[in-house]
Amino acid sequence: MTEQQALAHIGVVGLAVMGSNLARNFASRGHTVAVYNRSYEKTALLVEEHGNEGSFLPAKSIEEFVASLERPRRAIIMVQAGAATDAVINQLADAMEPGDIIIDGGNALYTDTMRREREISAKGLHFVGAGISGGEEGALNGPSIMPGGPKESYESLGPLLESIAAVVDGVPCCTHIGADGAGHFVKMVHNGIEYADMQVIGEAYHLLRYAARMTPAEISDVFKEWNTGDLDSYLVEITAEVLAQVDAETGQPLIDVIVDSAGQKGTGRWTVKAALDLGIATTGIGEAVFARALSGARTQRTAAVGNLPAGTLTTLEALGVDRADFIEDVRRALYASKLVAYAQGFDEIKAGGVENNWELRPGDLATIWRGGCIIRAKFLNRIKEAYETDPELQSLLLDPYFKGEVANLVDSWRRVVVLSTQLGLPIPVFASSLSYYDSLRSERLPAALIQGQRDFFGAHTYERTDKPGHFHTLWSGDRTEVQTS
Ligand code: NBP
Repeated sequence: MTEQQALAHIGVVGLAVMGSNLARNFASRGHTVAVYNRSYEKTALLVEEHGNEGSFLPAKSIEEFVASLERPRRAIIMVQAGAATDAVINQLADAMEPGDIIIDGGNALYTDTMRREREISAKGLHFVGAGISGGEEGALNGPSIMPGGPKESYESLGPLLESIAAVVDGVPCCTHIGADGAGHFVKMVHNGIEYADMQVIGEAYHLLRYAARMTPAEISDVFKEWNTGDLDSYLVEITAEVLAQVDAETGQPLIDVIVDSAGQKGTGRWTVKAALDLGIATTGIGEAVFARALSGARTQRTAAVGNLPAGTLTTLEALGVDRADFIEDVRRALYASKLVAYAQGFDEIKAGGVENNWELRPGDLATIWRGGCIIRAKFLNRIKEAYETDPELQSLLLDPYFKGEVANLVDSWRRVVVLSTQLGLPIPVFASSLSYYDSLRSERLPAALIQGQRDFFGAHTYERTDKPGHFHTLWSGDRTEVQTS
C-alpha cells in the first residue's frame, strides 16, 4: 500500500465462502475493504474475479492488512470457528492498537466469545462477537447480523454493519444485542430454532408422503400453497423447490436419491446443552437435534429396519380420513409445533439474558430475524408485536394473538399426533411439542409424585400445597411428617 492510498473503512480476514461474500457486500455498498487470507490465492482470486465491484485493498500479511485500515481499525474475522479463530485474533491483537475493534463473524460458541472478550479487552482492544446468519447468499446480499460486545464499539461499527444487512420495512436486520457473548448466544439459539423449524417441515413432508401417499411434486405444490399463508417463510419456500427437483441422472425426484441422514455442525447441540444448563425446556430443538443424530445412526437403523415389531398399524383409507382434511390438519400441526419451538427458543434467550446480565430484547430479535437469515418468516412480525406489547410475556403461547391461533390449530394437532401413531410414522417434534403444550396448561403435573419418590429414597424433602416450608416423611420409620425448614 502506498501513502497516497485511501485507508479501508473495514477489513475482512478469511476469504472462504462467507468472508469473500461479506467483503463483496461491503465493497458494493461503497466501503473500501481491506482483505486478507492466510493463503494468498483466495485473496488474489477475490480481487481478480470481483475487483470491479468496489474498492478492495488486498494484503499479503496481517501487518500489511492492519496498516491499511482507518482508525479505529475494524477487522471482521470469517475463518473456521475454534482454534483458527483464536490464532487470527491473536495475530490481529499483536498488530493492532488500543481502541481498535476485532469482530468475530464466525459461528463461535458464546462462552468462547466471553473468554475472548475478557482477554482482548485486557489489551485495550474491543472484541465483538457477531452472529451472522443467511449463509453465503445472505453474506453477499444482506444477512441478519447479531453483534455483541461493548456498546461503545457499536457506535463505530453499527452503521457499517447496518449498511450491509438485509432491510425489512425500512429497518436493517442488525442491532446491538448486548455485552460480550450476547450476539453469539442469540445466533446459537437462532440456529437451534432453525433445527426445529426444518424438522417440523420434514415431519409434515413425511406424513404427506407416507400417510397421504402423495408424490414429491404434489407435496411441492402443497408447500407452495402453504407459503402464501401463515407459514410464509424462507424454509417453506425452499422446501417446495427441493421437492420439485428431479435428479438428472436417474429421472427420479431428487429427494428420493438423497441419503436420509442429516448432518450437523454443532449449533443445535450447543443450544440444547445451554438450555439444559439454564433449566429451560427446549423440547422442540432437542428432539430436532436427536432426530438428526438418529438419522445418522445408519448401522443401528439398518439392524432395526424390518426387524422390530410395529404392532397393529392402519392407513388413512382404512380409517376413512379425507385426504384434503388430512393435509389441512398437517398444516395446522406444523404451524402449532413451529410456534412451540419459537416460544421455547425465546424462553432460552430470556433465561440466558438473566444468567449473563444481558438485557436481551426478544422484540428486537424478532425484528432482525425478519430478513436475511434462514428462519426469516412472515410470522416474525407477529412475534415482534407480541414482545413489543408485553416484553415480560411469560410465554409466546400466552400472547393473545398466538393463543387465538393455537385455539384454531389444537384439534388438528391432536388428530395428527394420534393418526401418525396409529400409522407408525415418526413425528418427534409434532408429538413432543403437543406434550409440552399440554404440560404447560396442566393444573397438576406428575412432578408431585417425583418429589414423593425423591423424598422416599433420598430425603430430598418436598413442599406442600397448603403451607410454606420444606417437609420430609419418615418413610422407614413411623411415616409421620417432619418440617425441615
Ligand atoms: P470455513 O469455516 O470453511 O473456514 C475457511 C477459512 O478459514 C479459510 O479462509 C481458511 O484459510 C481459514 N483458516 C483456517 Br481453516 N485455519 C486458519 C488459521 N489457522 N489461520 C488463518 N486462517 C485460517 O469458511 P466459511 O464457510 O466461509 O465460514 C467462515 C465462518 O463463518 C465460520 O466460523 C462458519 O461457521 C461461519 N458461518 C458460515 C456459514 C455458511 O453458510 N458457510 C453461515 C454462517 C456462519 P485458508 O484459505 O488459508 O485455508
